[in-house]
Amino acid sequence: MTGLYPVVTSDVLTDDKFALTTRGAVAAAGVYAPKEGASDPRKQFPWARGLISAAMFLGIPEPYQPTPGTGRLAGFVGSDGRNYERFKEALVAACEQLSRVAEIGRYEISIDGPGVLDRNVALASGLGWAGKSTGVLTKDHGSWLMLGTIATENPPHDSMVRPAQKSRCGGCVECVRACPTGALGTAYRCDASKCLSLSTQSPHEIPDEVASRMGTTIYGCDVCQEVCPVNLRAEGPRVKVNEVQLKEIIESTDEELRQRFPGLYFPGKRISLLRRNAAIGLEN
Ligand code: B12
Ligand code: SF4
Ligand code: SF4
Repeated sequence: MTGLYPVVTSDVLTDDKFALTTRGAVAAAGVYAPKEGASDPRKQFPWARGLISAAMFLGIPEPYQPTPGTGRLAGFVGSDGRNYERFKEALVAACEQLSRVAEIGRYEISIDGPGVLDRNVALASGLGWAGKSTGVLTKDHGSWLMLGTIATENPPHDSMVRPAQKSRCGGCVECVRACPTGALGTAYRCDASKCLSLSTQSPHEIPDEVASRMGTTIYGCDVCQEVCPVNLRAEGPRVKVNEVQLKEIIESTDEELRQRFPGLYFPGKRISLLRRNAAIGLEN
């Protein structure tokens, strides 16, 4: 974990129309979307006065060199699909420790949850800054971070609250240029309806012009992160790319895929969508 960054609940962005647009696009694709009020954590946690942003460094994926017949899953999945579980375990342990040394009162952990936008909490807490990729970046680890939020009954002590960081993207537009679908604008916004990460998770048919841009990545998309100079300079352990034999995926049963990638999210647990994506990867 990269540390715990407390923030007062009311300091988190609350009037966020773009988050609603994003929610609409994600829901329209049939994918798990945050709740309508997710921009305002006070709606989800009316009893909370404090929030703590936490991040788990996922490691820096080794450079990917695709070979014929192979594909990959995006880095955040982890080689065994257990990254979310690992982070949850670390946060449970951190909360137990914290409640012994600080009077945080009642608390609740949310990772990728429907009621709070983890990036907004991370940005308000000063953990990192917003990139034009819309990722939350830190100087040391770039955006190779999984974010989580802990709601606490008591507000943090003033001395623990850090100011939000200014974006350090400057004139860089690498991610905007590299995005295969033009989903990123220069205004730190991602048009979720165009994002390949959403297409790979969606149960709806993937149009040919979108499929042709997926390359051989069969779950998620890491392009905007891979080209980012902050990520290229990041330090820390390297992790193996989640490489797969596409034919092997296509020939696997649902049960085999579930065992191989436990915790991999698809709406309605439709792991068969991974076979669909692998067929697209083979075509590309
Ligand atoms: C829905 C969702 C998606 C959707 C839509 C993403 C989008 N950008 O619109 C889809 C399926 C496309 C997606 C894709 C990905 N996602 Co996603 N996703 C989520 C989820 C569930 C909700 C995000 C959301 O709706 N945000 C609303 C939008 C509008 O917020 P935003 O883009 O961050 O922009 C706002 C802020 O930046 C804010 N802001 C800007 N500057 C500042 C400054 C301050 C001080 C403050 C307070 C706020 C602020 O204003 C912006 C406008 O509203 C979160 C988990 C969660 N519960 O929060 C994960 C999450 C954002 N995803 C994550 C990841 C890793 C990804 C992928 C990289 C996965 C992959 N490899 O395929 C891609 C990246 C795509 C991209 N460029 O964003 C991580 C982000 C980690 C990080 N370091 O930033 C999260 C936090 C999951 C997690 N728990 O770690 N995702
Ligand atoms: S994840 Fe891929 S498709 Fe989505 S914004 Fe980043 S580069 Fe574009
Ligand atoms: S690629 Fe450049 S513009 Fe995009 S997030 Fe990284 S530093 Fe910012």
